[in-house]
Amino acid sequence: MRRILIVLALMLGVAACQGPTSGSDGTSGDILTIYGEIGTVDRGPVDPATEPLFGAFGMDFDAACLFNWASLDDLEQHTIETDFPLGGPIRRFSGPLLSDVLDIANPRGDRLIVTALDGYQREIDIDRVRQHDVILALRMNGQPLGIGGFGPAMLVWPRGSDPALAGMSDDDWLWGVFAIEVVTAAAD
Ligand SMILES: Nc1nc2c(c(=O)[nH]1)N[C@H]1C(S)=C(S)[C@@H](COP(=O)(O)O)O[C@H]1N2
Ligand SMILES: [Mo]
Repeated sequence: MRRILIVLALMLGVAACQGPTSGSDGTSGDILTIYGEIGTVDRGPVDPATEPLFGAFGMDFDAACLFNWASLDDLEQHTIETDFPLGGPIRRFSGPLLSDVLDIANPRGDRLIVTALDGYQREIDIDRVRQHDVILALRMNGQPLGIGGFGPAMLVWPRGSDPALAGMSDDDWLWGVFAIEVVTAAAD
């Protein structure tokens, strides 16, 4: 049933994960895939023949919500000036709120599994994302984040200005973010 709904949504074109201005003009590549328990999708299943990185990390989905760089840059941008790594130099990161990005995908679960290009993975509760203004940074000191550096996108937390985050470790500061799965946390 779920599969049929996904196919219908894709056929009718009702699902749109990227804004009308930057969706499919062919000038900005997709950099982020949100999949799992989400209500809005705009692409179909993983193609093992042409999508090797998903395969390498064992990611499999029937449908997902895609974001290209421009569509993320079109969202309201927020700036966080903070040390990274912890205790290191202050850098100025900017990008959309992760919660604004998630809202487009319509999450149904309560936890994220965030995966980076190097295979580093963290589970993060959606409540925590909404309680703190964590951004999906696209720029550092005004320059777009590149692959090989912290790009294509990086989770940056306002640990300098949000007392509840003061001194938090770097564990949940993933650089190289390219995929986010929405899941329901298993009951303890
Ligand atoms: N993609 C990715 N992001 C990551 C990590 C990582 O290994 N991979 N390590 C985290 C941790 S524990 C720290 S201390 C900082 C710096 O880690 P690094 O020196 O391995 O880059 O990045 C955080 N973000
Ligand atoms: Mo670390």
